[in-house]
Amino acid sequence: MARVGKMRILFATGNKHKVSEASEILQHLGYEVEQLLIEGEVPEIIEPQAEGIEEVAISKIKQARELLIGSGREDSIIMAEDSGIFIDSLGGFPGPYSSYVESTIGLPGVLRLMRPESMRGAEFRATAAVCTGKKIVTATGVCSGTISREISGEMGFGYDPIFIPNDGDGRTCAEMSSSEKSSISHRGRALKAVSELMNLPSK
Ligand code: ITT
Repeated sequence: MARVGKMRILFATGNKHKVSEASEILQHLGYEVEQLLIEGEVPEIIEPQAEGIEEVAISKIKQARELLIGSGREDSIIMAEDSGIFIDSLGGFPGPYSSYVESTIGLPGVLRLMRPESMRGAEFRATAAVCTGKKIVTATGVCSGTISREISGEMGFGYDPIFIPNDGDGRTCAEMSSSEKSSISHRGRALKAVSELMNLPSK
């Protein structure tokens, strides 16, 4: 059935870079993305520690759903996402702790943790969770690559300046335009997959 106009998705995140990447990816699929604000503020959403990214994404979406109760926006489509970088030679670290590690030791600290001779394989993962009414659907996207030896590039955010995707041409994600990055990124893949699940008739 043809859809008239774009469907709005409220994205529960405090990360504006995620909002702009998700907007760009999902607008091509017929959705308009808006950051979820409560009384004009980014609501506090607690991330359970020591969980996988799928569990964290589901916890975030459940908290966002609770926040909308009584707001008159209970029928909105809401989305949350958890993501991180998993470095092979560090046993998958920082993984679910990526945000904490970025804000403490930062990218120079991560490069120092890696021995020069070690294998540099890594992957970005993102799990997107979408809630339409009572139903929650999730999808995970993976982007495999390597950790660069130096910080390089000004675009993107987070770990982009040290991540070289295998599906690219040797540049870090921070040296790519946002559309180049999204065409191969964990987020691009997770959001495309979750939008397909949203379009399936409900069971
Ligand atoms: P919300 O939880 O509010 O959505 P956040 O930035 O705290 O925002 P996460 O908890 O999912 O997000 O942490 C993701 C971490 O992984 C964070 O350090 C990001 O910088 C990093 N990350 C995720 N996707 C990334 C990407 O596309 N490029 C670079 N770094 C990324």
